Amino acid sequence: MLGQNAAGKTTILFQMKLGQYIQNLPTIQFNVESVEYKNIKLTIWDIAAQQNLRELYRHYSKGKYALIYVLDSTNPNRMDEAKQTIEKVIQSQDMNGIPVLILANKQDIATMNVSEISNKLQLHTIKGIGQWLIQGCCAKNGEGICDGLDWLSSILNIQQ
Ligand SMILES: Nc1nc2c(ncn2[C@@H]2O[C@H](COP(=O)(O)OP(=O)(O)OP(=O)(O)O)[C@@H](O)[C@H]2O)c(=O)[nH]1
Ligand SMILES: [Mg+2]
Repeated sequence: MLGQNAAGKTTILFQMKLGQYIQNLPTIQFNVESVEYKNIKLTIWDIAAQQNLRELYRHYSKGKYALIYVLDSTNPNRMDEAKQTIEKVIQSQDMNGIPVLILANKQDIATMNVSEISNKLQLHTIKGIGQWLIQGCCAKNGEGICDGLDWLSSILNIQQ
């Protein structure tokens, strides 16, 4: 799980794990939690923006991957940067074709809805991108997070 600082990654992780809102401090390196959702077990790495991804892949080479990218839906100025990060990850050696779940967080105070975000990101133009979904959510009250996990678990289940 990646995303810009203060987009809400750790708050989302706690919602996934505990089903409740937990106020937390900025993450220094990463948090890792295992989350059981319906019939799958996810190990979710909540990675601070500056963290070197290569280091983490090395420790975690088994299993299937997906990218969860958390966007702050109040900040239209950071959409280009978001797209560039997604592109960079997808086009890195091991990540080609992985499913991408974009969580458009902070929908309670958003200035962009999902279709505006979709228009800005133009995800289909990213070479090598696998299946993707942009899901609106609010980590404060948990809305939308289960919908994102439903999509992710169905995609990961049908992958070989
Ligand atoms: N209104 C609102 N605030 C949110 C939401 N999600 C997170 N926040 C707040 O946004 C701030 C940042 O959330 P974090 O979960 O720490 O963000 P992060 O992406 O983990 O940030 P870093 O660890 O610095 O990368 C916190 O004060 C959260 O309470 C949301 O959906 N709505
Ligand atoms: Mg954090």
